[in-house]
Amino acid sequence: MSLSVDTISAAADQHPKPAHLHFQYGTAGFRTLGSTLDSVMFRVGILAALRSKKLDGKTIGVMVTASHNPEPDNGVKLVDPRGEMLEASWEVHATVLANAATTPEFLEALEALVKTARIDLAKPARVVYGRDTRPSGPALVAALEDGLNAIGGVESRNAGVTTTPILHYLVRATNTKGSKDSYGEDTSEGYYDKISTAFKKLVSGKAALPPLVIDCANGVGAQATIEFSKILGDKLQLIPVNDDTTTPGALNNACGADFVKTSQKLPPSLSSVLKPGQRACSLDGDADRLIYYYLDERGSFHMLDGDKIAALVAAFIVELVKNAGLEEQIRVGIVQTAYANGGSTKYLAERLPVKCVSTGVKHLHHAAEHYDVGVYFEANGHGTVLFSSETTTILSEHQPSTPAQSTALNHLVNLTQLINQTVGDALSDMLLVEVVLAHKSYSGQEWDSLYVDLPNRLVKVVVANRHIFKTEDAERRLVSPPGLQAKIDELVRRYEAGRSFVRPSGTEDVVRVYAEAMVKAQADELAFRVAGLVYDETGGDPAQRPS
Ligand code: G16
Repeated sequence: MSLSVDTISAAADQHPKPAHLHFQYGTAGFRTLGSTLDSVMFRVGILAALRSKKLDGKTIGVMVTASHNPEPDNGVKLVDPRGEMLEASWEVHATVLANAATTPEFLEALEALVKTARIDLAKPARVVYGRDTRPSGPALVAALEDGLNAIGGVESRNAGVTTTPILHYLVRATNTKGSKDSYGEDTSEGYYDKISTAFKKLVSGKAALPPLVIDCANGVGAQATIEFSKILGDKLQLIPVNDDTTTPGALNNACGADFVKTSQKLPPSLSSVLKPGQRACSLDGDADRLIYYYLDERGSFHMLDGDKIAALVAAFIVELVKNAGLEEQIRVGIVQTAYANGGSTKYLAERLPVKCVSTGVKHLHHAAEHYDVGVYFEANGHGTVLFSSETTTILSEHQPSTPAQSTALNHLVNLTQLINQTVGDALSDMLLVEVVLAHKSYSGQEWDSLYVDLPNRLVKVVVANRHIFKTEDAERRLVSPPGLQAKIDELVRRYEAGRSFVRPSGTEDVVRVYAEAMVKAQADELAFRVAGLVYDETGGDPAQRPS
């Protein structure tokens, strides 16, 4: 069987690649201005079908989202059969296909891919796709569908407007349906039901926590929050704010997890809602990130980011494993990135194995798979917990010898159902945090006091070409441009508890600079001085220099 070249060619002509644009499958797929992505979407439709054929007709996911990015951006990423990110070698194929300049070149690239990846075109292809609430979404989904139709014979399913983690769940649930590894019913109802049932079991008998304010970033997380709110009822009262998904420009604007993490401030829209002592959380635009915070009695803002979530959750799981009598058999480990606060790394490394990997969920996810229970969170609030299949078997076969062991074991089993193990999931993570707070009777303040964050600052630098920045050692050091790392080292030495690193973003056209130090003013100063070095290196306009 061969590709239906004429059909693909005619359809591809309707989705020409914009000249002079280069697309890159980055940290979270293709991500750039939505208005430039039509050809990419069409080509991704064809690529998704080929990926499915390569994997013997397993269902592949396609998510159309730009997550935390501004509303005019959009993006697309592929989801592999177990709900994980696309295999790295196929990221390269995606980039090659997206950049073929003309229809004949695109066809040539397609044929080369079929040959080199040894794809049997006679195999079936199954694809499930969804999108977030961005206005550019419907047209981009239509282009994706054109790609699916052009290759022909694809069994496709439109999951509609959905959160990224639900799409990942659907992929895994579809592929495991009817098997011993069944992940749940392959519908969004199945997702809500699985998670909320586990939540109710886990908080049974515990005093209900005070209501939780949820900043939905004016994105699709509002939809999921409302669903959970209906199902959970008085088990957990949820108060959604920033749930406006129709006003143009509202998405992620002065709200959402990225705003809170980057500015280390309360979204202005919450200032009249949140009372001293009350806890709240922010989702991002596609509900795969979560940041908590609270106001103390004096009304001061305190952030509980991905690092704090990791510490809270890991300590809880370690305690349950011990109480279940399984500490010799189940090893809990942590995965972080260079953005993890030095305070968190110190606290965790004194208790558990900790590994540092490059930014991007795929890196954290793979590293976490090496532990029996792998807890991974990026400081930006993106993360989850993975239970290995051996651990799941141990949990199902272990015979507890006391009622206390039995209770702890049940809690662990329910956690495996509560947690969306395919990818970071803000809503599932939020319910996980709420379970731990309910079990420990912690307020935000008590949770916060597990360890003290070092003051830190994140700065974005707009440069002419971010691709000249290359890193090593899990992005903690620059190898290019040559000589720049030595200048950063020299600066860092001057600050007590100073640490700083520079890396090109994979989702925005910027270079990111992170710095921390013993005192806030010093962390800010260090970040801006390093940002200045970065700017000078690329020969930018002195008027635009970060200061
Ligand atoms: C995506 C990735 C995250 C990453 C973030 C920022 O998040 O899934 O792993 O931390 O981008 O990446 P970068 O610093 O390379 O721009 P999201 O929530 O935008 O999908």
